[in-house]
Amino acid sequence: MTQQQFPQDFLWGGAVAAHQVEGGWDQGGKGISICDVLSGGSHGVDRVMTDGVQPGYSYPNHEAVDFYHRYKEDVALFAEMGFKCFRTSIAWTRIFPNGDELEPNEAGLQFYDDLFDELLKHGIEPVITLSHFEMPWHLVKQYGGWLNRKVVDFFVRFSEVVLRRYQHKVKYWMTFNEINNQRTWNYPLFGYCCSGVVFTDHEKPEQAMYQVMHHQFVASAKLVELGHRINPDFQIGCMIAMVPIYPFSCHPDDVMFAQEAMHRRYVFSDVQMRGYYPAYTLNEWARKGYHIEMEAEDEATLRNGCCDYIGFSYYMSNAVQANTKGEGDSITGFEGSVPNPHVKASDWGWQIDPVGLRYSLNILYERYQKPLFIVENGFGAIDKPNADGFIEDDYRIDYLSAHIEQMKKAVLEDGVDLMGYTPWGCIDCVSFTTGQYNKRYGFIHVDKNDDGTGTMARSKKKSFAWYQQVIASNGEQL
Ligand code: BGP
Repeated sequence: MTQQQFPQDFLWGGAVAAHQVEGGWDQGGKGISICDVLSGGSHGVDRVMTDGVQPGYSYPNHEAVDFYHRYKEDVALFAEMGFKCFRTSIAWTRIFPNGDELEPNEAGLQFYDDLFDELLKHGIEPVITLSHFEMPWHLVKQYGGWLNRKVVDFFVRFSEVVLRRYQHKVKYWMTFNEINNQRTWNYPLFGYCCSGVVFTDHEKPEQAMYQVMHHQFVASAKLVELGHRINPDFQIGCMIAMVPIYPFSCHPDDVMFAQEAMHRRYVFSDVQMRGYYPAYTLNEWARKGYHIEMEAEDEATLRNGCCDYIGFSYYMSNAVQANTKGEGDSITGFEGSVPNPHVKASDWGWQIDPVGLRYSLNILYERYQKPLFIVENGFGAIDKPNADGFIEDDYRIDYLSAHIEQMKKAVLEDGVDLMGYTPWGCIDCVSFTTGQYNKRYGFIHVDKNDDGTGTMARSKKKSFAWYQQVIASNGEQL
């Protein structure tokens, strides 16, 4: 069957994560999360993971953009844009402040009840990530993060509580945000945020990363199986950072090098979507002499807990060259990465490549034949208000419209089954990688700056009306 138009039930919306917007870090009985002990940084200046909340550091996630108190105003603005859905996460530390308690914190549960009610009142479907870089700090300090198998049970307990509590309010879930970021194990922020583990502190860092990965696969599979029992209508996705890695040239060595680099990242969605380890990973473990602890029932658990769809973020592509050191692993690159001369990069070095989104949609759909959901895409930039205080963010409109154009081709020409599109940081929020306020993505400006100034007032940027019209026309008018 051919499709001439975008599906009428396409989920247009926007995305954030609890720790990047909520603030209220010590309110309503909330415990300290790993992001509450992560300092602010900037482009080229790494965020510091401090041992507890320490004097002399600024912690932008403590206040974030105060969504905890202002969500009604923000949800009304989302509704005005015509959002069909809104993606956020549930902060684990609001529900289980330390992570290892037996009983949940009612005030935290009530906060999300109120938020979901507010969204549903406006006809906005919540799309909820269970783990978005915000595990309880206590589990890192006392248990060593996800390297410890006990954390699987703590996470499943947390997940069961929220899956049951919100079973009539939330249909769309995701397990671990950008679970494959930690593949870049030598960049500490990624392991720390994905799993509370700094892999380079371990004797065999890559083996430690694989151990964590296995624990998260088991947790994901357990809660998918449990979720489907709680409500068979639940749609529970995995979530990966999709950065297609191109061979720098058509030299067969470059092509093979790029394919191997993709394997290292595909393993995450391969196991979560197919329920078993691919041969290329099992062979790698054998070759490198890695031992990954598994329990007898894990194999069956993985097989019985495959995710329903693939949620993914898409910001950039990468090019790699064999036999070169390239730029090495970093926020924006992988081993062998070299600048792609055919695309431009943002001020933060993220290579802008709209066609790469269509390419990604196609390769993911061919690989899994399951629905896809673009749950992050966007352009982080410094916004400068004009003389009237209005932000004319044409660069953001250009970025997003070019990506939506390619997304439409993937659906209408290539036949990809796509559930929705939620651009990242629909309201300005704290950057994950740098902890900045000034790296902005929003359609809604928040008056809060890296130097601490600002009133937190919300205002509409030029892109607000633009996105409103994109949604109203179901993607016809870009
Ligand atoms: C993804 C994360 C988000 C988000 C986004 C933009 O990796 O899932 O949490 O922040 O990237 O990154 P940044 O905020 O560093 O620009």
